[in-house]
Amino acid sequence: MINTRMIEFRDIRDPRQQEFYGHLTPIECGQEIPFDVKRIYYIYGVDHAARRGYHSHRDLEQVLICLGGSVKIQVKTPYEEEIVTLDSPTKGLYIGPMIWREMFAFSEHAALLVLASRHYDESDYLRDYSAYEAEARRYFREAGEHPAVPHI
Ligand code: T46
Repeated sequence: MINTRMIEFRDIRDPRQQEFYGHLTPIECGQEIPFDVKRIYYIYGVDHAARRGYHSHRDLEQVLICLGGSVKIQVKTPYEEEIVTLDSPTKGLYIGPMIWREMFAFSEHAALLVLASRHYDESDYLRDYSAYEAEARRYFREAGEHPAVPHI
């Protein structure tokens, strides 16, 4: 979908060690992450029935990674929508500007890590869907065939 895409991180396992030695996943800005990380936050302890998000950002870029458990993310524009399941620490969901998002179906112990391109700024949020839709139609019309980030 426009302005969203999946990112695969490396899963480093030492072949000389046994299975319990575990995994290591490195993430570097300019490599897996297409922006400099200015802020990190994480969401956890969410009830399975709860749904969070219900907003878009005007400029913010983020990568969402579910470090444990699983969570579903609905990403949406006025033109298309998709539901992505994050269920592995080696998968990230990039979300660029002007994408409506809702997070739901958090499993028990799910921990959602978010890497963000900017410091927290409430004025970057569009929390009303009608206002988002109007602004998003303008944004995507002006982006034309050249959106900020290619389709998945
Ligand atoms: C997003 C999704 C994936 C802060 O004070 N600093 C912060 O960095 C953040 C992210 C939030 N807050 C405050 C603002 C609210 O009073 O924490 C409270 C909960 O934030 P919000 O209702 O926006 O949380 P979510 O889970 O709906 O959305 C969050 C991010 O805000 C958002 O950028 O893309 O996670």
